[in-house]
Amino acid sequence: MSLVQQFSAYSDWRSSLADTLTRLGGWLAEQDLADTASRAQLDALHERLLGDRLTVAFVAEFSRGKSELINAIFFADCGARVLPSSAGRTTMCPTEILFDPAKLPCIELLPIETRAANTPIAEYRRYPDQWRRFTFDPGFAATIQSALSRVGERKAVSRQDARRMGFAIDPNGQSGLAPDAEGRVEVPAWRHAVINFPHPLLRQGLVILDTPGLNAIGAEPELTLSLLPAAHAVVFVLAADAGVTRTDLDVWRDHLRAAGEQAHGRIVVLNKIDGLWDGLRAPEEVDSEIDRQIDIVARTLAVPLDRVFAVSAQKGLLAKVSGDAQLLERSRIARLEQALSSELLPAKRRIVGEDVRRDAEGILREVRELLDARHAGAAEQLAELARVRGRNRDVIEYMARKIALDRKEFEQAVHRYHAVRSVFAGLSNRLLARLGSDAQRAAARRTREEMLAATFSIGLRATMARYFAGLHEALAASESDIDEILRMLKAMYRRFVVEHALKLGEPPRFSTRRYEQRIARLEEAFNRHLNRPVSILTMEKRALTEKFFETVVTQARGTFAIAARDAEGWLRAVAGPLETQLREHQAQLRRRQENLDRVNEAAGALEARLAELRETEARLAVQLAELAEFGAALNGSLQVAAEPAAA
Ligand SMILES: Nc1nc2c(ncn2[C@@H]2O[C@H](COP(=O)(O)OP(=O)(O)O)[C@@H](O)[C@H]2O)c(=O)[nH]1
Ligand SMILES: [Mg+2]
Repeated sequence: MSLVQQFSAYSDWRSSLADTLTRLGGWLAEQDLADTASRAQLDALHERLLGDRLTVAFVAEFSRGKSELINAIFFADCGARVLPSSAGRTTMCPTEILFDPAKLPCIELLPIETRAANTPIAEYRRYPDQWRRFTFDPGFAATIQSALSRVGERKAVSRQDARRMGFAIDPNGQSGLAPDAEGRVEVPAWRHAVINFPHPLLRQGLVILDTPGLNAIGAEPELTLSLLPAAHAVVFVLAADAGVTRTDLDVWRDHLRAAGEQAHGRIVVLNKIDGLWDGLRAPEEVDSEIDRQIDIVARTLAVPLDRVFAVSAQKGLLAKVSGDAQLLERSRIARLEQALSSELLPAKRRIVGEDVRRDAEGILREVRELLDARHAGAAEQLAELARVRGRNRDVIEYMARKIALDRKEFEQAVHRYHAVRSVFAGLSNRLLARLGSDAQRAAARRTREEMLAATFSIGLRATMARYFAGLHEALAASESDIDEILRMLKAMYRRFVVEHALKLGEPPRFSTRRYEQRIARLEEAFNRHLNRPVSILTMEKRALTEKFFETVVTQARGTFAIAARDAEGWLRAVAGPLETQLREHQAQLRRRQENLDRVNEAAGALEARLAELRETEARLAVQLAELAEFGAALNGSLQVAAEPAAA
């Protein structure tokens, strides 16, 4: 399948999942089985599914052909070169290409001056008036091109202004920008660009991130600390005519090699192989030269051979635009597209699938347990009444007394549960407070104060290290809170299962491991990019503090916010079913007693009650079957997610 087809299949799958969830929500409401918690959970899941995006980032030194490659892979059907691509630096700022149907096709640009304000780009997304907007007509290549060429704009500013915006100045041009004769330096005009482009893949949630050369002096840590790690695939581009240069290696080492969880999602492209088709060498010779270069690249970057794709972006674009199948074959673009889609989509399906599985299965299980309990209850009442048939009053009264005794005992157990419940509430609150925003805000405030008060770089580093230690500690403490909660719940569950025959599965586990991993990754990126003696010595204390907050603290707080949300969901999921079952069991005992009382009072009551119960039992069986259908539909979709993609 081509990238476009794979992607369409993925979004079809996603919307069919979303559909099933909508139908499930409707059914639960209609059957009076939805509580507010499960409704909120379903809505949130639905929203997450539909808002789901997939980001592919292109990273390289400038002029390796990133923009051309994006044109060839994604925009050839526009019939022209959409992103500007030419010798020299044409992309001066990170550029996101996506589609938001709520907006007109346009390019939005955040002025470079905003860097002086020390506010992260993510924050500016909430203030549209801070961006300059230029619309274009997606039907006219010329208007697109002229709007998009703005990503290459630059401007001359004074040294002081440049420094205030965080650019390093160096008269030799070695470690910073070199001022001209008038003492001015040239900086990019824009800090970030977002291109809103109505393209089928972008409509379906694909986001493309084109970057300027990362070693571009003064690149923002936000790019490396938050935009790249969030990408689902990163394409690293080299050029055959340049080979692997020093700066290429630096970019690879600093930004790509260790950036993700694994090598997964990393693709290396060796572009411009058309330079080797000099018309003098035989095709076999060209091919073996390409193989030789792939081999060198793989060895230099220490990646498997099959991670390296030799292509010609330029010829690929030309071939697609002019419909030249032979040239397309020679450009080898299709192989790269294939790799990109099989890299991207199955992994994404798995992640999204796991998310849905976790949340949806919890809801389904809870409803199933409830229906099962009701169903078993109806059957029990039926059997009991059948036994009563033809018996005398004494026997029936004796049975009623026995139920009354059971009821009393159960009430006592519920009482004991309520006592434990307050302990549970205390533990839950402690857990949520550890992960919650108040604690995180306080830790951040403390860290900022200490950083600004630090007199030496040692103090600064120690404070930042303490901040991380605090995060790890909070997560470790949460883990032991969770253990304690689980131990208590398990004992509780077991007791009700053994002593009162309640139908409860084991409470599910919750672990902070994935947040711990995220924080560890963040720390690693921080150590690599910010926590270096050079950054700390050259950056002004206030600027460093702000950078630390914009990048590290913002991300850490984001992670904790997700952890708190997940923990809250888990607490609801473990406490909910038990409470529901307790209520059900109480109602069941009451109904049984009422049955017997009624039978004793009136002669015809027994048969009427039996008929009623049979009806109830049948209705519950239908509900259970319908619920099982939802489970099967979800499972079917999720199964597809777990399988490797068909080639
Ligand atoms: N010969 C050749 N030139 C290419 C190819 N891809 C890009 N280029 C040229 O390389 C230069 C830089 O390309 P561009 O896409 O702007 O690179 P970027 O800075 O990495 O985005 C431009 O002059 C392109 O025309 C290719 O496959 N073959
Ligand atoms: Mg470019």
